[in-house]
Amino acid sequence: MRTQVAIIGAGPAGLLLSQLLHLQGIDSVVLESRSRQHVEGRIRAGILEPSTVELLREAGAHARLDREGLRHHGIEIAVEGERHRIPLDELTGGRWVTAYGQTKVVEDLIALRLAGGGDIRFETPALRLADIESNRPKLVFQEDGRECQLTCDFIAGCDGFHGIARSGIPEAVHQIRERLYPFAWLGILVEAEPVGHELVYARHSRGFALFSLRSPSLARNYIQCPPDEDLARWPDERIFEEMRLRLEDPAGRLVQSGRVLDKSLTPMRSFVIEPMQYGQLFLAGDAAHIVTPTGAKGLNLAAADVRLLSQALIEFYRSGATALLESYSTRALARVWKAQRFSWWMTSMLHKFPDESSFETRIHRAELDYLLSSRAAMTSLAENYVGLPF
Ligand code: FAS
Ligand code: PHB
Repeated sequence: MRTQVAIIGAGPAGLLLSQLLHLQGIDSVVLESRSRQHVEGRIRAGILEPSTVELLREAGAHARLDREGLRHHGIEIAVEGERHRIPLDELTGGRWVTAYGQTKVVEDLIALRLAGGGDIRFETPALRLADIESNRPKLVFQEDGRECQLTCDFIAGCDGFHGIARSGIPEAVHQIRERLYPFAWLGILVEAEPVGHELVYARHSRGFALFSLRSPSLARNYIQCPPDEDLARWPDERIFEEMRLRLEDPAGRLVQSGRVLDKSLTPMRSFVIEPMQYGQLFLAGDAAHIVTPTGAKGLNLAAADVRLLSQALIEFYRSGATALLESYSTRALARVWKAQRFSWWMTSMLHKFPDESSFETRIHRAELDYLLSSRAAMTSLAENYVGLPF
């Protein structure tokens, strides 16, 4: 079997890349280890930067996004219950973010790709990469219990943090930099009116909480918890109670109870592999980097990688030029590290670190006090939150 670009992973990165290449007449095959239902049901990110919305529009995946996406012109930061609004649009010359769940992005891209005759193979895991230093790399994958081989010009590793593509970059040439945090996020999706029409990031002596949403009747909230937390110790009512404590909302006027549709734990880590390419293998999205979700960068960074990788592949197939391909990793990493810094900064400022000294606690509080009292500091947060220019 042969294609031009073999893509591992049908998450946002792999699907968006396949669609952008298709629009330029470039063939790809997307291999996805899980079922379509599983991939479409995974509840993850919720905030899209303007550049991600623009790229989805370029891909033709914007119809439902335009109908259902919610414009957020600001965010709020609550400190021990006192809420401060940061006007994103006012501080960035009119830019805002869009609340639109990753599940919908994935659904939209799968439907669009299949309607365009796309070759997406679900429950078809990639097993091994071969000959990635040649101009005919190969992917060995499993389909209907048999091992098959896909020959291609390029392999795009869009298989997330737990994928196999990263292993294609030899240890001798790659460097991994990572940080594990001493906490996780317990997330719930609940049928209830959200705390506000914009996101509220809450710093509290009991720990961090985030009040987000998916629609005016669907709240998506998170609380900081120990990294090895057991979900069984968190019945719904205890979660609602803890959220009310962290938002200083004892009467529950803001944090409403409701039917919990999903409950999950997300570990907190920062991770980058460098370079993001080797031979004919190119990594994009979580396969190459993980950011703490505090800055709402994960999905947006995946889209940014795909923007650069698709432009490079399109240039190659159009003219044979390889300059953008050769510089892909360097250009992608420049944005990755700025997003890592911002995500780390938001995480450090808003979370309670179990082993932090009293000095560190005061420094984090001073960071917040400075942020909320300085237009320059709020502008810096705003320009990172809506996404830095390419
Ligand atoms: P993905 O992980 O989405 O997709 C990779 C795909 O590759 C998966 O479908 C996987 O099944 C498939 N795959 C893996 N190995 C394979 C193989 N060998 N063969 C074939 N297919 C294979 N970001 C935010 O901004 N905000 C959030 O709140 C947020 N919450 C998150 C919660 C969780 C639990 C996780 C894990 C991530 C969260 N993220 C969040 C980050 C997340 O949104 C990612 O940034 C985004 O999914 C990245 O997309 P992809 O790079 O496409 O990777
Ligand atoms: C979400 O809505 O899932 C979300 C929003 C902002 C974040 C993280 C998660 O920083």
